[in-house]
Amino acid sequence: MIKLHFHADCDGIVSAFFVSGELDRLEIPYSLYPSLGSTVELSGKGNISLDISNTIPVNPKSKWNLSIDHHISDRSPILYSNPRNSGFEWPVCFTTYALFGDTSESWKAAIAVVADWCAEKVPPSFWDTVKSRWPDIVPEVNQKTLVEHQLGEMAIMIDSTVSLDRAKGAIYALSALKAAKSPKEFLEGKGKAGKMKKIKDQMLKEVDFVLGNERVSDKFILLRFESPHRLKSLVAAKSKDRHPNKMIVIAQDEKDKVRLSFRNGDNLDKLIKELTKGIGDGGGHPKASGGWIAINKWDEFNERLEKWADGL
Ligand SMILES: [Mn+2]
Repeated sequence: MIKLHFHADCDGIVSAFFVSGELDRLEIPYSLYPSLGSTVELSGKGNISLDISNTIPVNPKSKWNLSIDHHISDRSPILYSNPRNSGFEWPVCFTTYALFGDTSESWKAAIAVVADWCAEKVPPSFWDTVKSRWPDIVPEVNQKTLVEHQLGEMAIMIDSTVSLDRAKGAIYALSALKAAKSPKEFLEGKGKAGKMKKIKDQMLKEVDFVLGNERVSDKFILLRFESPHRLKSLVAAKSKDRHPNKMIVIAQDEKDKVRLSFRNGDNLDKLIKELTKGIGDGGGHPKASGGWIAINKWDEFNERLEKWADGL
C-alpha cells in the first residue's frame, strides 16, 4: 500500500490530486496522509511525500520512498525531486502536473501555482495551455492580478476548507478537486465544491473580524490572535493586501504554541529560523515562511523581533 503524504495547503493538495490520479489509473491502492506541518516521518517503504520540506525516513536505509518538494532544503536520503536544484522555482503542483497531468486538468495546477505566488515562475507556455481552454480565468499572466481573480478565489476555497477542518478538510478538498469538471462549476459551487464555497464565506468573515487588531510599527505589522480555526495563512494573505509595504508577522495562539507566518520581505525563511532559534522552529521560502514558538517564549520572541527591526 502506497502512503501518500502531502502538505495540507493548495500546493500539497493539488499535487496529491495529480499523483493520486496516476495511482487511480493504475489501480494501485494508497492511503492519504495530509500533513499540517512541514515535517513527516516515513516508516518502511512505499511512501510518497509531496511539498513537505522535512521528510525523514525512520530507517535511513529505506531508500524506496519518494519526496517531491520545492523548498530550499537538504536532499533527503530517498528518491528526491526538487526543481530548485536544477534552477527552477516552480511549486510541486507544477512538477506533478508536468509528470502525470493532462491539459484538461491544467486549471487545477493553475490554482496552486497562483496560491504559491509562482505565476511568473512557471513557463509562459503553461499559461497558454490554460488560457486556450479557459480564457476567463487568466485575464493576464501577472501574479497580483491572478491572485485577486478567479484562481485566487478557488485557492481561498481550498485554504478555507483546511482552516475549518484541517486534515479532514484537506481530504475533502482533494475529493472535490477530483469531482470538479471545470473551473466554472467549481467556482459556482456545483457538487462537492458547494460546501467549500460556504466555508470560504464563513472563514473570510472570521478573518475580517481578526483584521484591524494589528500593531503597526515602522518596519512591520504584528497581528496576534486566537481562533478555533487555523486561520493563520488566510489572515497573512489578507494582511498583505492591507499593508503592501510592510513586513507581516502573523501569530496564532494554539494551546502551548504560537504559530507564526511571515510575509512581505526577503530571506524570511532565514529570518524566522533566527528569531525562533532555541524557542521553537521555522522555515519555508524567502518570500513566505512559517514556524512556531513555545507560548511562554512570546516575550523573548517579541524582543528578538524588535531588536531585528532596530538593526534595519
Ligand atoms: Mn506548501
